[in-house]
Amino acid sequence: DTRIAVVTGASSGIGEATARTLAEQGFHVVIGARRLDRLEKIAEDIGGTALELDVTDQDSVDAFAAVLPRVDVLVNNAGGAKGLATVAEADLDDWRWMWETNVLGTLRITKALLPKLIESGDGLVVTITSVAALEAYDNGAGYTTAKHAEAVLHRTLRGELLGKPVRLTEIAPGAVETEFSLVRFEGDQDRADKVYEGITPLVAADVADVIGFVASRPSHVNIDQIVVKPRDQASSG
Ligand code: NJP
Repeated sequence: DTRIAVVTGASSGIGEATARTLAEQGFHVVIGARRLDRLEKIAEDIGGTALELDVTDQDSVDAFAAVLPRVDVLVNNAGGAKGLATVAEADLDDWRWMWETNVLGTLRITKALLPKLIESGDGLVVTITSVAALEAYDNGAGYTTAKHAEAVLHRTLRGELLGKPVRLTEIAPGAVETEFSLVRFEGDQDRADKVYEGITPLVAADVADVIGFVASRPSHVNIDQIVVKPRDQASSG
């Protein structure tokens, strides 16, 4: 039986690269995101399945989960940041978006697919958190608090699933050149470019390689956490 890997937020960046890597490893990859046109092109390339998915919408998550016959791997990758502001000037709408997408989004999809991951007999959940889940930095509290919460959700599940046939790995990337900064600065390319001043960022495939490594370990090996950063990035802020 072909093993099925689900990658959320696979219409660009790390999710797209991960879908390509897992397909090369022989998984049938089901990719979900809101931009279905992009997903369909990627699915055609890798021989996978494209399904519309909005992790902030419970009906969308339920419809996505309902059509999956089995799930062996779930990569919780959908996420992102909006804005940069001090706590004193925090934009509540930006915070709500970040918490809905990174925290409740990961909760919704994980909850929906958990029975199938357990049924697989050798399930794997990979959650893409961030170095922002390990640190605090000025102007970043909306994102850092959301990523900390997402990481704690993931680590709690790791404990709760002990004794069940599901492995859990948290991957915390540093700066990766994707659409992430463009989303954060709402399409402002100049501000997005400045994020990488002084460092050569990772590319999405660098993170996908790590996920491919995790997914190819034997079923008794749990890699709890991997932090992967550009050589010259000291901290996340
Ligand atoms: O960014 P990007 P990355 N429902 O913007 C999707 C973390 N990270 O690859 O829905 C479903 O290219 C969106 O798809 P669409 C970061 O926090 C990154 O860098 O079609 N999907 C797109 O495919 C995130 O968790 C860096 O717009 C939703 C994808 O998410 C992960 O890496 C550093 C969605 C985002 O792809 C991948 O981000 C770090 C929704 N409601 C952590 N909302 C970095 N790049 O530097 C968004 O530490 N998506």
